Amino acid sequence: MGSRNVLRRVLAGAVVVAAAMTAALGGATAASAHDSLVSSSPSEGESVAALSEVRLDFSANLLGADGGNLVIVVGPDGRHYESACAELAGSTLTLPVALGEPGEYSVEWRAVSSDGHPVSGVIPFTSTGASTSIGAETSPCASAAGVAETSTEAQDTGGMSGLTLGLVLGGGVVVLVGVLIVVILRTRTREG
Ligand SMILES: [Cu+2]
Repeated sequence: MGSRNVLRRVLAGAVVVAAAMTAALGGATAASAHDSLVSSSPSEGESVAALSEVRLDFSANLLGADGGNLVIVVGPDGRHYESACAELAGSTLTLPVALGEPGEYSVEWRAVSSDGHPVSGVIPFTSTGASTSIGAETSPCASAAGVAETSTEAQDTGGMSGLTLGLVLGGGVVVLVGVLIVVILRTRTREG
């Protein structure tokens, strides 16, 4: 019984320490957190009958007025339906659009958070309205050209858009580095 009580006290102590550390880390994370998307029009999964502008509202004023913030709209045919570059005003990015045939579209965005960190996301939505544009193979926005080219190339390989492909490649690199570290550590352990 005595040793069990000691064990319980140790466990209770560990739980308290873990809780305190979590609270401290959580607080630090909240204090240094980068900006997040608060709301968007269209919102994720929304069906729109007509759309002339995409609007993204962030939790704080973004940085990178010149080309750092990119927003594109990719249609069911993989073409671009943004008609200009995104415009930044404080914490809001707006993008003029003219959609094509009804179907599944996605807003893909990349923004420079007020803490300097890049943030990005994809917002899928559905258009039910009549076509107002045939779209473009590349983005009419020059600063989004890189994203546009990657997007077009990705269509051939698996239909992934540029930002998605970037995220997947980034994740792949992280996994590879992790595997390498494990292999190196195992090799060292065997040698030792
Ligand atoms: Cu950040």
